[in-house]
Amino acid sequence: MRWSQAFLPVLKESPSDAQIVSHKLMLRAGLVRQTAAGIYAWLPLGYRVLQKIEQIVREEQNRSGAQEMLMPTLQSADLWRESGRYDAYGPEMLRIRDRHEREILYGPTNEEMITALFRDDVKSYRDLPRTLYHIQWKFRDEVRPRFGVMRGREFLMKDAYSFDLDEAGARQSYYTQMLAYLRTFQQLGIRAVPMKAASGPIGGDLSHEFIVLAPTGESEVFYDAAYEDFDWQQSDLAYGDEAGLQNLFDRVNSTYAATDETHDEARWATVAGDRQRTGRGIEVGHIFYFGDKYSNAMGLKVSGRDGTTVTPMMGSYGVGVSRLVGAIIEASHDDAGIVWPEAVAPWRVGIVTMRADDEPSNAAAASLYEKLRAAGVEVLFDDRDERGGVKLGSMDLIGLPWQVVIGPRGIANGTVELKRRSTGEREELSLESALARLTQ
Ligand code: 5CA
Repeated sequence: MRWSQAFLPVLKESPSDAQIVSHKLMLRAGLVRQTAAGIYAWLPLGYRVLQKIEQIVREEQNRSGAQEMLMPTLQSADLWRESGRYDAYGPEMLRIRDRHEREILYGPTNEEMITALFRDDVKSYRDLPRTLYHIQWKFRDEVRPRFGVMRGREFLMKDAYSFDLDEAGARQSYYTQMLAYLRTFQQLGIRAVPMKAASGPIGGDLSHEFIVLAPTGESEVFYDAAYEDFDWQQSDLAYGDEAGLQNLFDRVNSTYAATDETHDEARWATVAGDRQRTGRGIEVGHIFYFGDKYSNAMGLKVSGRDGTTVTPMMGSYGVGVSRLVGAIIEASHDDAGIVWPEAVAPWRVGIVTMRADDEPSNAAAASLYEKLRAAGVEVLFDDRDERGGVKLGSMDLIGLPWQVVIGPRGIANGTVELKRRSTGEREELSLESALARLTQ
């Protein structure tokens, strides 16, 4: 993309209405614009990041054996009356009437709808277990939407739902999602620690939150430093390996991590002092096992292996996809702006010309831009007619992992500067070497 042709509005000043750094940076760097309280438009830069996150979440869900589908945002009130949640959910639910005075709602979550869909088409134990998911917008009329996309009213969620014949199977489905989450967050370039949680309005008695550490987080967290060293990608952990998944769960269960809601001083005291980590955190995922809460209330039954009737055991698993954009920025930024982890960066490389009127610089930049594109590297070329310093500032602000800075003096000697955003390391090298490095 050439910046001169893009819709990338960056602001010089920090917006005064934003309280936390990620919200400020998302507005300054032009990722989002608020269109109503807690409701945001995603501008091209922000949308690219949102889609990257979505895709990483999707691919790991698929690897774990979950199947993607898409349910609508609008749901009928009658569906929610079946589970009893239409009245129980309270003012967070956006209730609407259509032209025929029928009551509908903008879905805050989808347990009822997926249970009804499953009930209509699944009749036999042979069709279980199944885990289905979708990535869809939700609406929760939060009393105090704040911190930008972190606590929005409209937000994008990946929500998965598992159906099993018995509790043992359902626990395996739960462990499978737990592994998928640990892997997903690691791939996104952030550390998210699983913590025992209360299950709230979703219900059930087994629940974990996945918390990204950031000083502005809403909850206080306590965890064992062992979480800093776990590598969840290792190949001896495999989907479908029952004993391995049980081990994973046991390891998570026996390695202390809790939010202030579930913190247990007696257990905390058993963690060696030099391994105790405390801080604040942002919830980016939440998984729940709630057994037959919805299947029972909504009459979902299948025929069992021996002619009996079985009520499937269920769990649900949410990732805050849009919240993750803010959470990643909270965890990865500096005074100059965002520092995107490679996996979610809107573009991998930014090219900056220091003097827009210097022909040799422009020619070198244009040629590098075309060659990187031809090699499949995502690249943003800042060819705007702006001062070099302004362009460098914008490039730092939007946080692309690599910058190539091209100026008249360097080009006269046949060199450009390659800068790594995360460390600030700079290197002078030939155009060819820069190209080779960035296409490795
Ligand atoms: N049905 C279950 C799991 S699918 C569910 O709704 N869980 S949840 O309420 O915990 O939401 C899942 C995730 O969505 C949360 O972990 C959080 O990351 C994200 N989320 C929840 N509320 C908001 C909000 N108001 N703004 C942005 N993200 C949110």
